[in-house]
Amino acid sequence: KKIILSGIQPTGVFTLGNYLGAVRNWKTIQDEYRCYYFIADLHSLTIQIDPAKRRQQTLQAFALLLACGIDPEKSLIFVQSHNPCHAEMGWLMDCCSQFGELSRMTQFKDKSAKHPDNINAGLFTYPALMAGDILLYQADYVPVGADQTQHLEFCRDIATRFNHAYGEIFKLPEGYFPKAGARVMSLQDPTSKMSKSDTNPKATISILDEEPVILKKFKSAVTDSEARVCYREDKPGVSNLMTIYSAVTGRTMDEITAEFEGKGYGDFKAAVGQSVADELRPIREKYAQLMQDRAYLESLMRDGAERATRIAAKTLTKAKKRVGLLLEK
Ligand code: AQP
Repeated sequence: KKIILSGIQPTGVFTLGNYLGAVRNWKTIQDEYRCYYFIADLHSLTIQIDPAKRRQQTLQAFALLLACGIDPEKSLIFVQSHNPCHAEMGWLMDCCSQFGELSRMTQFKDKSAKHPDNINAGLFTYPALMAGDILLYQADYVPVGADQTQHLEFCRDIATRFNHAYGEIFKLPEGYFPKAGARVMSLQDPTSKMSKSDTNPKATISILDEEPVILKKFKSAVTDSEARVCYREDKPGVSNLMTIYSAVTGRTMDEITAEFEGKGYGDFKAAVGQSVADELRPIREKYAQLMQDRAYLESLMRDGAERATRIAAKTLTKAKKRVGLLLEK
């Protein structure tokens, strides 16, 4: 089986965007690929979060993956910092990344504009750590959103450079573009993406939101004054709701337009809200159940850490040898 690797940061409860754009798909590919999924807590250190909260959110993210249907019998799930190979490989990657190429990363530019008071070196070298994450496992594919394609290109560049300088070590990963992926936008500003760290709770649907909250948030979602349900560039709010509805129900844009022909946005928003509430209910219930059993979560984490470390250490040791680190005997 081909290897797929992906991670998610413990920066808050997953949003409907994380779910429809990434995690739901992670579940469906588990049989076809050998899947490695990790909670990217080292990456999350690039932004400030209260330490107790970071710990809590890491446990929560782990449980959320399980609640979303990632099956520990099929997939390897682990916390990034539980496998020390990531930090070590990250340093090797740092030392073969150039200042110029890292400076061109659009995500770095965006994130430093967003947090001008904390433009730390980790934020700058984030793509190098990410390259190490991928290369450690000799991943064939990495599911990437549009905002991550530049990072994947960078990873391939580094791998090529490394292989060239030190002999073939790393497999060059390719992007994996899911058949049913959706880019979900903020409900309050449909031109920017829905993000877990958004401070306006009305803008995002958390996958743990209760039904009345979900319905209310969709009711107050920004639309336009045309009162016609159709997918068009100049109607970002309505188009976003249609994207969500389509991703959840499997209906096409044309079918959705036909369904709401002659009806107002009120009916449309209620239907979208209801479909999302129905989709998320079982996840919320499973999550509540999992959080009751901390010992089970911790044992899965330990097992994941052990397996991930065993796999990654092989590549790391090889890379350390090749760059000329004197390995202890
Ligand atoms: N709005 C979105 N629509 C579709 N996919 C999305 N993803 C994130 N937002 C959307 C996908 O979710 C995966 C995990 O993301 P991440 O936690 O690594 O970081 P992110 O992309 O920065 O996600 P957030 O929610 O926006 O987090 P914060 O607020 O912390 O920055 C990725 O595969 C991503 O494409």
